[in-house]
Amino acid sequence: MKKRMLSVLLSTAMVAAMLVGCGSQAAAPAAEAPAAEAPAEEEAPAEEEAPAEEEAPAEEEAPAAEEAGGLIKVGFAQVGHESDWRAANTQNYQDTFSEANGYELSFVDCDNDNAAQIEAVRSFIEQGVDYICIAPIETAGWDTVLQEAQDAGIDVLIVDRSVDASDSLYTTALGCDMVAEGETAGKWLEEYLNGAEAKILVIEGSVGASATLGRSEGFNNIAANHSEWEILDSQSGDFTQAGGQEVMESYIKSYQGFNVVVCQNDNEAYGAMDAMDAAGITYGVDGDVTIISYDATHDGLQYTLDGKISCNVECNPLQAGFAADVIQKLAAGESVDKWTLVVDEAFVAPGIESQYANTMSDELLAGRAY
Ligand code: GZL
Ligand code: ZN
Repeated sequence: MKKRMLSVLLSTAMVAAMLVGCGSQAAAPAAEAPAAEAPAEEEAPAEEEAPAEEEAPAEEEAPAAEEAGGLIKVGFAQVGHESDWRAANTQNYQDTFSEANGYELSFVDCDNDNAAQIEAVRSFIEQGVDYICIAPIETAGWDTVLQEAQDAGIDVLIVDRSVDASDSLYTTALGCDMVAEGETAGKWLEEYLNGAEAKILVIEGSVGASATLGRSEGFNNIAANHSEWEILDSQSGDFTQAGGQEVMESYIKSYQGFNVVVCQNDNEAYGAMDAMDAAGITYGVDGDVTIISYDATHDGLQYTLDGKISCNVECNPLQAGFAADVIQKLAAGESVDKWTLVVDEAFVAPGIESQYANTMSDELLAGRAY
């Protein structure tokens, strides 16, 4: 029985999380999610109209959009261009925050450089953009510049990954639940192994990224229940194919008898497969090594359909529509949820039945939006 894995609904006392679907069928609407106009019926009822004397003074009346010739100015400090997932995420933001949709997008590819990302946010503050989106390379180091943005009266959206900062320092956050993704990978493995021993090698994502920290935490939460599992090593492949290949080559030199390789994104998995091919190590549903991957990008799901990757845990990159929805609500003076959860699902190779994942098929692959 296949069940869409629902990550834990995170909500604070003040606001409930807005649960949004991002499965293969839902992926397309996410990409098409229109920059929502506040529908008429949502206008505040008459009695809540601000009394005349409270109207904003004249100089504040011109909404941000008119200053930029009717466009809403958005600054986006993107992680970099390290993976296929990131490329899909970037394209989705550029398609969504287009001039035709009413935006002027200032986009900075921060090339996995923390200092450059902080500077990009400072440049957005100096430009006086209306909104700042940050996909933080690392969770640490954000308090100061977030305070600067808040002092400048600019709403900040933390997107995709998370920051180690008080949520009072930013307006809202959105993305996947990385700990839940790690736990899904672990729960699928325990279901698949059914008590058999496992010698596991992990190729982690970028050091300090919430995607890395969360997936490792989640997987380790499950591994802790299995004395018959041994995690031999866990090193960063930096979410790249070259990194995945390099780490796998060193693992092959150092370890014998491993039978599970967990790659924290698809590009690392491609590199790991290259390294195992070169060493004559077989992998996949008919091989000696079981590969688990994350991202469920199109090529990653092709390898899953081909039985090379046994389990692929999705994190949907088509998130810009949710960011645009939030910005439209803010621009309309509405309150927004503090956190928007992008729900994940998982996929397994044909021939594998799982309570945690959908079994791949040609039709399922054809229906993917990225
Ligand atoms: C996950 C995202 C990660 C992807 C990688 O939300 O932050 O970064 O898993 C990407 O492919 O590099
Ligand atoms: Zn066990």
